[in-house]
Amino acid sequence: MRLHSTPHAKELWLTLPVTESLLYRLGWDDGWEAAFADHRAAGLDPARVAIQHRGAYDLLAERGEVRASAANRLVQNDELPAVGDWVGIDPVGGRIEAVLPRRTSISRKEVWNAVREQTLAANVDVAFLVQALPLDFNIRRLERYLAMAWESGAQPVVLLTKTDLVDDLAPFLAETESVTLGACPIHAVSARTGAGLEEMGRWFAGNRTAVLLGSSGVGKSTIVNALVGEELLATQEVREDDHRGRHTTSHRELILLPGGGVVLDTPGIRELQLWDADLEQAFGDVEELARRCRFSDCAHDQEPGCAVREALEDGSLSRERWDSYSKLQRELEAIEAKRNHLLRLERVREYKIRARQNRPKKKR
Ligand SMILES: Nc1nc2c(ncn2[C@@H]2O[C@H](COP(=O)(O)OP(=O)(O)OP(=O)(O)O)[C@@H](O)[C@H]2O)c(=O)[nH]1
Ligand SMILES: [Mg+2]
Ligand SMILES: [Zn+2]
Repeated sequence: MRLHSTPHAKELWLTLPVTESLLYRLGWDDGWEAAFADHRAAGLDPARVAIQHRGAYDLLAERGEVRASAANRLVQNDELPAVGDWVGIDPVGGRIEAVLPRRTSISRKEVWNAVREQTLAANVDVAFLVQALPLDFNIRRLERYLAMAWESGAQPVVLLTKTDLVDDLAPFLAETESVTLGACPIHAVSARTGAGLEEMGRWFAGNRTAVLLGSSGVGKSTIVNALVGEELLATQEVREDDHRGRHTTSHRELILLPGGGVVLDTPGIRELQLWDADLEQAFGDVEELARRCRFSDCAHDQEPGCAVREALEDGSLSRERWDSYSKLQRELEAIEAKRNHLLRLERVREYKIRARQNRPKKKR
């Protein structure tokens, strides 16, 4: 039976229109189709990167899951795809030949490298910034995540988990609102009681893609399992004493939800190092204050008419929020400076190479 039906099913797949529904459920739309037109003409098939392995990728395509490696040209040009990317695969060679330009990109600085960007997730519509109540809740960390998420182009949503572990949610919500500034929804859930889980579904309407970002043990994989409706991913108890997780999830993985839409589970982030951030959006209140200082280049130190200092003195701006803002700003400046420094070094190197090539050859 199977021997007979399998090749037949395959033939059937190949004759179906190229825009079959699986692709759409993964987030494909007319805009992607238009961006893919040239690749389509060149005979490539679209697919989405689900998992990145060393040297290979698991892709979700019209015909299901495929394993493929990237063409050498992509490796050489440093154009390797990330999880969430839409790529073009050569159905004959089986290699990834093209990566479509990203609509959004969630990036951080690579932990080990001073000047490399690491794309955590590509083409994400919604970024859930996950914190577990009560012990993982940290407003300063949330500010950092918000600054990163606003820069990415995805819509940030604060996701407070393990609400079953607190008696009163209100103070947590109030504190969260003090940094989301009404610009970003807050969602509270408990995977244990199921509270709030159903409402999460609306973020995936229209086959949207969402990523879960947060520390280890906050319950990211547990939530994905609840959304999928089965124990797809491994989860693990947090430590008794401090509720920290054990880094159970080891790789980023894109998962298709039964009702359409895609969720991306990620390993717990130890330390989020900014690559770029939108402080204007994440710290709109602070930037607004700074614009009211008498001098446009005010260092907010001893200058007369400093609106920031006044706000700190009368308590309308908290010292912690100001410190957090200043720290993130310094961090961004430092990485920018490093990037520029390396760019200069690179130019000097190119100049030397060219100068050497132009030097008249010595006769021997
Ligand atoms: N009380 C309570 N426990 C939860 C809830 N959600 C998850 N947990 C528990 O928290 C522990 C960690 O959950 P995981 O889903 O593995 O956490 P994770 O964020 O995926 O962790 P990493 O993969 O290490 O990043 C598990 O023991 C879960 O059962 C919740 O809403 N309430
Ligand atoms: Mg996990
Ligand atoms: Zn000032």
